[in-house]
Amino acid sequence: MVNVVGLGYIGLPTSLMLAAHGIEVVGTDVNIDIVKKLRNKEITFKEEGLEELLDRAIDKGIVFSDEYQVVDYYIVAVPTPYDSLTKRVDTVYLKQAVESVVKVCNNDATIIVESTVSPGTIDRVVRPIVESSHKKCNIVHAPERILPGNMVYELQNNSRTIGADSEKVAKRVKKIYESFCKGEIVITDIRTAEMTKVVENTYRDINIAFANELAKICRYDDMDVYEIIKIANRHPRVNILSPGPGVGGHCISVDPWFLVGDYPKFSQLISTARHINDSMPIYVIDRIKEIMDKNNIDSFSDVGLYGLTYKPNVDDTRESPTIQLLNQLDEKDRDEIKKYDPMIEKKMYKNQLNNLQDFVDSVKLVVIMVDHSEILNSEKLLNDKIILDTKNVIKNLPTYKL
Ligand code: SAJ
Repeated sequence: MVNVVGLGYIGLPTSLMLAAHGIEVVGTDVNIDIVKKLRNKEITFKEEGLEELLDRAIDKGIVFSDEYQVVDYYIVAVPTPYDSLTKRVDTVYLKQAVESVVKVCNNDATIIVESTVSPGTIDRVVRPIVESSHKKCNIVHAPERILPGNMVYELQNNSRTIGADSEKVAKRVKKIYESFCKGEIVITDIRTAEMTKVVENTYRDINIAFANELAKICRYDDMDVYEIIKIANRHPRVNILSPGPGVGGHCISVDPWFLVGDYPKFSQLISTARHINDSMPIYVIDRIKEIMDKNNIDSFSDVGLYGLTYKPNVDDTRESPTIQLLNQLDEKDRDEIKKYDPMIEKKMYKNQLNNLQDFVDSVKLVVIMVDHSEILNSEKLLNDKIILDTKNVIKNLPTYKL
């Protein structure tokens, strides 16, 4: 039996996937509201295929609880934010979870940490808790790799990494993941697994920062960055990502800071890339102001931000570029500017509309911050609007670009 600890963005799909593939699973979350919802067959966030997966897992007998279970395997998937001052990983939730696990677990249980951590964290934080418990638990690091918006597919098809102290333990854990994972499962040591995960997200952050820097250069000297990237990417060894209004989410905009925090002397490139990506929401504000000037728009109440989430077709707003942008405006402009997101029902801001047509009707300038399929399918609604398309997705109407 496996006890999945933390039923958030990673723990929930993982627990459901295991259960749907015949593993006996208890999903534990300290938040009783989450547990109650799941017991009620309600999903706690929007994700393609998650509802069906919940039904399958419930049919196979998954149990949800707010208590840690006495079992042989634990999968820990709790948040690991970073301390905004030191830029180092904040392990408070990880510590609490492992402390609770070692209190109840069987003597030789295996604790698999999926949460992203900086290299050395397992040895520094998790191992001492296990050792002081005097239990002979095995520790494994199997960092998650799934992309929000495509989680159910990627859980089954991505390759993944298992870092362990011994091959014997790693092979036992590999068997559990093989129940649903068709991708290659690579066995390595714990520090390598920790570092690899952070490196993957840092690579993407740096690549996006390069695209964003190119966007600024091209804007300054009147060149088309999208055409340039498209042509450059025809080179067999070039693969530049896309510029955008900023980098959000709880992964790419967070993990590179772990390296900056731990290795400040050696991480100039990583740090600069983070700063470039963090500068994009302010750059978008400058573009909005330029376009307002050109078109004689003098009030932010005539401007509308399309999209509050950090990426298309998810309801996740963590570190979202739109929210970063709103935080940079003074209170009056922040209140006045119109906001709309089809994935967000909750009212987060003043002047947040809940219908696309009303939103479009209420403004002169629409700023596309997120490329939800809704707007791609309703481009026509923007017909007589001034458009700033920060994602380069509007195909048949004239637009301003980044
Ligand atoms: N973005 C750009 N330009 C691009 C691609 C993305 O500006 O060309 C922006 C997006 O708009 C978004 C942010 O970057 O704001 C991040 O989005 P994403 O879709 O690239 O990635 P995440 O954060 O949703 O998920 C990442 C993935 N990591 C990699 O692709 C290396 C995922 O596989 C990880 O599991 C996840 O982080 C995680 O949990 O670590």
